[in-house]
Amino acid sequence: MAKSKFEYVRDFEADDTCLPNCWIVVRLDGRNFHRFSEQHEFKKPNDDRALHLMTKCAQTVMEELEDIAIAYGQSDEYSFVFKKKSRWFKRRASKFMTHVVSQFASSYVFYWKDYFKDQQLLYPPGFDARIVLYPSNQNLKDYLSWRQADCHINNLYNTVFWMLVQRSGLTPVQAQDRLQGTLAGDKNEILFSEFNINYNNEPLMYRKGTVLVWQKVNEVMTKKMKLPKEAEEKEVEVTRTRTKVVALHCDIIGDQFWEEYPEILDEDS
Ligand code: DGT
Ligand code: MG
Ligand code: MG
Ligand code: MG
Ligand code: MG
Repeated sequence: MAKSKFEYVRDFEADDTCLPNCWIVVRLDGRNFHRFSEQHEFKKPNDDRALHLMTKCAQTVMEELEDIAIAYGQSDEYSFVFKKKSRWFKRRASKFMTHVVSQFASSYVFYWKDYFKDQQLLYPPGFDARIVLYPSNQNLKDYLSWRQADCHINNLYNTVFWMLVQRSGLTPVQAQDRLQGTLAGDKNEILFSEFNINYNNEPLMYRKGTVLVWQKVNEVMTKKMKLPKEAEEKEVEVTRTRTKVVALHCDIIGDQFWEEYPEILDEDS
């Protein structure tokens, strides 16, 4: 069919193909969740409902979209890592970024009521997203380590901060002053000596964030089948191997995780 005289406008579209052989990372982050968490009465410093909802949305993204090898989330953010060799949408950056963030945002609204049973969603939340390419496995591991270290630093700070406010009755400004210039060891010490809390016993999800990986799982189900030599259908147990997204709350900075899940970094997977 002949092209219309308007076709030329297509040439104005920028080429945003991601460089080959690089890990493609999309990180999204809740827009103004400082306000959003206040208005929806999130528990401080960690709200299990909010964290589990974030993870449900990330799971949906991994299952609905192609080629995501691993995801990592904490607070109001999630990072999704697409395989080096992905050819999805010809590696167009805008496709990766917009599909991730829109699928995540619609899931957040769709699944809200499953997690916040007594709390109505008061207004539509938004998320920003960015895309970053990492050429080496070490760069990718360092990226994920950076996000997990950020989770640790913020969570340690927030845990002490809210103890000082909620238990010791300090104002937020007083708590902030008290923590000014303290090191991790000092914060651990305040938690232990003043609140009898061993930070290492705080829930792993708060301290380490959430890692989503693909895992093979065996599913046993019963099926009605007609067996040879038998007249009637019978209930038979069958085992299927399925690959499912599973959530872990483990360290990803050290080598152990990467040794346990070598397929994540595998060139050919
Ligand atoms: P942004 O991202 O620049 O639009 O602004 P914010 O306000 O989203 O800032 P950000 O992303 O640096 O910080 C995340 C905010 O979300 C922070 O104010 C704490 C809040 N938040 C995230 N998870 C929880 C939670 O589980 N409980 C509570 N109370 N707040 C949370
Ligand atoms: Mg921000
Ligand atoms: Mg945010
Ligand atoms: Mg954030
Ligand atoms: Mg279309």
